Amino acid sequence: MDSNVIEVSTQPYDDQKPGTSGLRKRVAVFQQANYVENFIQAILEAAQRPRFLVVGGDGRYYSEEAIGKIVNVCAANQVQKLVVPVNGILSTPAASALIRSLKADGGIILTASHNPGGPEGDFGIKYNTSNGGPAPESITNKIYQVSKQLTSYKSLLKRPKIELDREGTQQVAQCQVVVVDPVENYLELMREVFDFDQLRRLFQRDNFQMLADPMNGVVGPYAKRILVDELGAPEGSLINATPLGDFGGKHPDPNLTYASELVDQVKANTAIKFGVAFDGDGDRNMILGEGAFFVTPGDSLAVLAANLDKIKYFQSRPVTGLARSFPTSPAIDRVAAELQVKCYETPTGWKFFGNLMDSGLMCLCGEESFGTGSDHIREKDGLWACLAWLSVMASTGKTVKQLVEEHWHRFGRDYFCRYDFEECEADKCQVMMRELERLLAVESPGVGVAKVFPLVGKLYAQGKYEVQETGNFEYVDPVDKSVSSKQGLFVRFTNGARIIVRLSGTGSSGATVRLYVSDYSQKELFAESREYLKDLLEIAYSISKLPQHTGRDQPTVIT
Ligand code: G16
Repeated sequence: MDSNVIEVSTQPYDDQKPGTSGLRKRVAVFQQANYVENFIQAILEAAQRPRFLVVGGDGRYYSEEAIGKIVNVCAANQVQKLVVPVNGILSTPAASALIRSLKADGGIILTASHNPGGPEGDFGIKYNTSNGGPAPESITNKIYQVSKQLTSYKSLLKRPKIELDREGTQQVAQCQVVVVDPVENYLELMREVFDFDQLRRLFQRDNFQMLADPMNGVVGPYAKRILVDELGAPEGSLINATPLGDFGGKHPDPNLTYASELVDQVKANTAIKFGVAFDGDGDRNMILGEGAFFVTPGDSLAVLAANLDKIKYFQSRPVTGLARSFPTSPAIDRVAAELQVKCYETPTGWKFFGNLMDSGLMCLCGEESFGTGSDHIREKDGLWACLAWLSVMASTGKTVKQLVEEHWHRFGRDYFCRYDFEECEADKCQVMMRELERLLAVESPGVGVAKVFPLVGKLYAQGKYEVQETGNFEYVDPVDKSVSSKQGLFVRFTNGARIIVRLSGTGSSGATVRLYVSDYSQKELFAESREYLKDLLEIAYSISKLPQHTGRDQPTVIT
């Protein structure tokens, strides 16, 4: 072994199981002795010793310290090249783009996404593979297995000091650490995907103003370079555009609750025709029209799918297929039917889209959790969604509200609502899920006993809803045939309405229950969403016994 490299004895931690998108915990957990080093050692072993990695993240508190530790462990493990953005700040979509364009073996992304930051907040680490996308379950499971058995990790004898504040190359033992501009590569990609001249003309129109809110997350510098410097949006088009380690105390989650500053400003100023918020690491987006007209993520995805011909990137390639995660409203399915392409239904987690894109089966996808993206990269992409909407508006001359309402007239409307019950007691939620699983998804109660689904055929809300099917969603990846089971308990009704209950895989403490309901109407297009879904929400409460189990009868966040 290299005389610069030592083995440091360590105790394994038993809680390093990556969730929906990486390992997310309170900062204090990551600050424990050897916690970061152990996890990085586990990643490198599980990922079969990559040689060239991109490392960066949303700039949240503890990032620089973690990058120092990562450089040390990577250099000691014979990683030969690390590309790190200035100050370690790199949006998740830009990381995906960089991994792909540099042909790196993968990337280590430091983010807890939309979770709050700061010393009392969350931190996170995730591994992306050479396609630029989050590691599939086969790798994340392996990372967890390795982490539980670690007795040592590799370290340089003398821990390195890295200068991250300017571009340049530094040598750390056998490893070259290259500090790069975080925006340039992503900007180049956006130039290829969108017609920047068309977008510039949009910003020159007298009657067009937009407001973007990066919520003090990583998108600020990207929005400034692309929207302001390149496309000519006035500086005042951005709020909260400086990345801060604690997001200025904000919860950087772009929804109606946490992005209320944007909502209030767009509502108050009718000159603003388009509003958009991004999350901490820049992969999520929330779209608002004039008067803060809210576009649900499912509708946003469907409207974009129906207008792909307005986006330069898609003008030279066929629409191969579409996809959405299971809980996402089926609005996009109706567009797929019209385009005569398949719409794949995957479990929650962007990692499930990777195989479909890599094998050319699908090119546009999204999730109810404010994620939208295309196969230009392998992560969801907040700024891409913003530019995609601007392109559709520029090309059609229509407002957000017109585009959405015309879409409803054409395809019918998918009403959708998600209730989040955050930081519930984990034990109680496990009991609730077990009982619900017994009710909805036990296929074989005993040897020789017929399958029983007790709710099938039951009528609710004076016969308005009849249960057609219940179960726990299982996905067989069409490419590698891997099976992901227990991805969400569901009740499907004969009219297509659905109730889904699952536990979030991105929380850092306690358990977050997500309850999703959706229903469809071809005739009633302008009802208030929660009013339209009132009966379904009541049915969901009564079937799941959620209030009794969790002690909560009001959600923390409603989408
Ligand atoms: C991650 C995943 C998404 C997922 C979301 C919510 O997003 O990449 O695919 O939809 O979490 O997951 P859950 O419902 O399990 O909390 P992000 O933006 O947090 O990285």
